Amino acid sequence: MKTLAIIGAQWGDEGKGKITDLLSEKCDVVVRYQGGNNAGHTIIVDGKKIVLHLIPSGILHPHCASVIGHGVVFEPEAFQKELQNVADAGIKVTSENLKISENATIITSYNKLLDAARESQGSVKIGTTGKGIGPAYEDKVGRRAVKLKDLFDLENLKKKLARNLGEKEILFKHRYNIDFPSIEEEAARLFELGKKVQPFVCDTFSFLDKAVQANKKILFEGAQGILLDVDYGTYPFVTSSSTSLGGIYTGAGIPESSVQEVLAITKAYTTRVGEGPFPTELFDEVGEKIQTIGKEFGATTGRKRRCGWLDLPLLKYSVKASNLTSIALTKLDILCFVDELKVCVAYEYEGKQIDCAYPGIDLYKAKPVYKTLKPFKDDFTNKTDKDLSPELNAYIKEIETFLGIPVGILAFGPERKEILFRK
Ligand code: 2SA
Ligand code: GDP
Ligand code: MG
Repeated sequence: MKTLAIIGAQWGDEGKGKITDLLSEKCDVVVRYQGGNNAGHTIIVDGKKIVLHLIPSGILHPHCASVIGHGVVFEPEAFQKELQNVADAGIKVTSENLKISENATIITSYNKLLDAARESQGSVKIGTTGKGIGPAYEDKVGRRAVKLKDLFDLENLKKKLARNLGEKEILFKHRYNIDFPSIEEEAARLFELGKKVQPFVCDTFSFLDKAVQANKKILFEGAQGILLDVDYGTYPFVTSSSTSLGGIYTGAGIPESSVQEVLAITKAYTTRVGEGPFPTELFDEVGEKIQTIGKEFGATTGRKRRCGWLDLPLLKYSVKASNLTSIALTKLDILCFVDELKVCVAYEYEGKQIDCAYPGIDLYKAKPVYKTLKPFKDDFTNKTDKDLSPELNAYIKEIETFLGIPVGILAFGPERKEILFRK
């Protein structure tokens, strides 16, 4: 297998955790390079479920090194809890198989408070996960972030926190009227948490540099999806990181030539959690059925995910935005329960039909044009890719023809083994 990027082609939750876990078996290193514990990556093996938020989904494979790169925003308390969950599941985590960048940005209590205050009292509700992601990235870009390496020296930490709190103090006191921990309290909390993280902290840039030089197989595990990218996504209803291909180069710190394949994890329908435009959203019983049978709830917050038909113009844009080379089509089993099948092949927009959701388009005004296909009712158990129904083959063909890239993987259940590779 080549060195590979796994990227969500829609608004996240396409099944990246499942596919990363599966493909990690053949990899040496798995890297998270953006986002934070807003992510929820679900892996189910032999009926046992584990949801990872910060720790890369390669952690289930003992031979694999999991890396959290400097582009990640790191919440030490959430990490500690996750580490415990992972240990409780019988997974061994050591400084050999988990490496965290000393330059990862810390999500402070101030970041979380600001996120919550803006969502409840601000002028635009984004529908964030409430984990402090946006404010932490603002601090990084604003050059006032606390970095992971700052946690290990208490006096230095207090100085960094004073800068981190900075103007937020005025907002907390006068704009939002909320309590916040003192610098002494926050420093003491983070200093204690830092001790738990310290064994895993290292210079991940040099670790990855050596891995690239040694031709190791590296998998880059994206979080969220291209349509939530701060630059390419449906702004302002996006997350605050670079979820698309470009995020790998800055967030992990590797040369461009080291990514040979970009696998687009794509749900066979579309979901979105949080606010923002969604042209193919279904408000009827079909949408409800997909939501219920598909168990479409946020893996981090438990929020209901909005559901709709597959949107090919959006995917065409994602293919261009991240140079996607092939598709893993997930949750096909859920569409088997639906007695009609539609796919969006264009938008009616300002009197014209357009087949690609370029960023200049106001998606709130895009009216989906649907093609109706025959629904498929495949039973995937013990089948090969040669046994698929003509209806499912037609659905796959429609996607491949429209997007111009192949569908290489089909997923038909949450378990690791519920997968077919197409030859
Ligand atoms: P944030 O918290 O600042 O990143 O939120 C900004 C927007 O990004 C969306 N977002 C997500 N969308 C899908 N899945 C995500 N992870 C969780 C999951 C979501 C959950 O795996 O289900 O549990 O609710 C994720 N993380 C961020 C978010 O909904 C906002 O639209
Ligand atoms: P991620 O953020 O992209 O890793 O996806 P999530 O874990 O947030 O959401 C995907 C959900 O779908 C999880 O509950 C997975 O267990 C589940 N899942 C993944 N692939 C399939 C599939 O092919 N069929 C079904 N039924 N569930 C799947
Ligand atoms: Mg998710």
